Order: sequence, then structure tokens, then C-alpha cells
Amino acid sequence: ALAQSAGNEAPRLTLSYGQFGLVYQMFSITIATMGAGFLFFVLAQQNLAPRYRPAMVVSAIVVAVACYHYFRIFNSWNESYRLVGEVYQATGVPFNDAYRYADWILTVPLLLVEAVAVLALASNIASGMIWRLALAAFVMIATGYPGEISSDTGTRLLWGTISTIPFIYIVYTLFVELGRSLERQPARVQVLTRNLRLLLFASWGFYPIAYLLPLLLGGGLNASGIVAVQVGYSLADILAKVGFGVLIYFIALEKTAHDRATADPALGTPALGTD
Ligand code: RET
Repeated sequence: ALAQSAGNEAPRLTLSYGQFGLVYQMFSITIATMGAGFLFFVLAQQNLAPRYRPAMVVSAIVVAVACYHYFRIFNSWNESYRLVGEVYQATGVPFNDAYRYADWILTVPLLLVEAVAVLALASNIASGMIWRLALAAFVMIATGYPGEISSDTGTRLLWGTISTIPFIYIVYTLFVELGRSLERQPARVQVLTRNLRLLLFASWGFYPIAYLLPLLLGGGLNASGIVAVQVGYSLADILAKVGFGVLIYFIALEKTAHDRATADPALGTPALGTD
């Protein structure tokens, strides 16, 4: 709703008590989840064979970076609206979505490295592929930003469409490569890898949908559009960072068990519990 303010000032955007509170709670829960994820990844890596531990370190960094950014986003949200009577009115301090994009620019390449590392996509393809994926991720996020901060529907659609081109490249490449890596995995790892692929598409697919929600809901960047975008991105971030890391952990745990069971005794596999 747009409240009519006195004089010739521009009308101020207002959020209902529930709308403001929903985003407030989402940010709060996301900070908590990222923090808990950090502890989990740091502690749980000890259960894995040394070769899989770097993946958990990457996950720990991703959620630590996100925890910080959500803290900043949360503070920015609180500065952008003020309770006036029974509604939250925009204070004029703009809500800063740049934290989110700064976060993605840092964490998306890390997540790509993590996926490629644990699935041990054959190293010769992996080295060139990871750079192409990282570059595509950079272009996807950098071109999404101008659309994100524009209040104009056409501009949002234009940049969103451009950003979708590298997005499709990334998703397609990962789908094909994860599919190929399936054949090389032990049976139980195959099931988990299929789930990982599913989670990857569900969570990554969530971002462009959240981006489009203001247009799909009709009103553009009005109160419900703003709330939908923030709730959508928060959910997607929880799935793509914490959910993804936890699944990678279970894959690495399964691979650790498999490596131990199939290790060549002649190579002097250490007895369980001594490594
Ligand atoms: C944007 C703009 C609109 C078009 C598309 C987008 C995709 C964003 C994605 C972000 C993924 C972020 C992750 C973060 C985890 O840390 C930029 C919203 C396609 C896919 C995985």
C-alpha cells in the first residue's frame, strides 16, 4: 500500500505489521541457520577421510560469509522501515540488496568448486570447466543486479532475461556432468548424487522465481513484491548453502566408508580409528 503523506512529498511505501515481521523473522532464522551450519561443517569434517575435508571447509566458509551478510541485511531492513501507528513506513534509508549480491559473487563460485571437488568430476575436464562455470556465475549475478534494484518492470525483465543465459549454461553443464559422474560412483553414492542434483535444481531454480515474483504477483515492487523476493531468496539460500553442504557431507561420508572398505590392504590401509 502507498500511504499518502502530507504536503507534496512522494507517497511512502508502507508494509503491514505482518509483512515487515515475516521478513524480519526470515532474516533472523537465516542468520541462525547459517551459524548452526558453520558449527556443523567444522565439527563434522572430522568424520571424513582427509581428501573430503576441504569440501567441508568450503561449506563452512560459504555459510560464515552468508551469516555475516544476513546480519548486515537484517540491520538494513530494520533501518529501512519504522513503525508508525499500526504500519511500517519506509524511513527513506534504502534497503540495501547489494549485500546479497556481494554474498552471491563470493559464495556461488565456492559452491561450484565444492560440487566439482567432491564428485571428483574427472580432473582434466574439471579444471577448465570450473573456470567457465565461475565466469558464467559472475556474469549471471552481475547482470541480475541492475534489474534487482530497478523499480521499473521492463528493466527488471530485461536484465533478468540476460542473466538467465549464463544461468542456463551453468545448470545445463552441472546436470550433464553430474549425470556422467553418476556412473563412476558406488551404488549408495549414486542415490545421494541424484538427490544432490535434485536439490541443486530446486534451490538454484528458486532464485529466478523469487526474482520474478514481484512481476508474477502483479504489482511490481510494491509491499507484497518486496516481501516475496526477500522470503524467497532467504529460503533459497538456506537450501543452496546449508542443505547443499549437508548433502555433500553425507556423500563424502558414504565415500569415506566405501574407500576404506575397498582399499588395497597391500597399500597399508590404517585400521579404523587410527587415522
Ligand atoms: C538472478 C537474476 C534473475 C535471473 C537469475 C538469477 C539467478 C540467481 C542465482 C543465484 C544463486 C545463488 C546461490 C547462492 C548460494 O550461495 C541473479 C536472481 C537466473 C541462480 C546458489
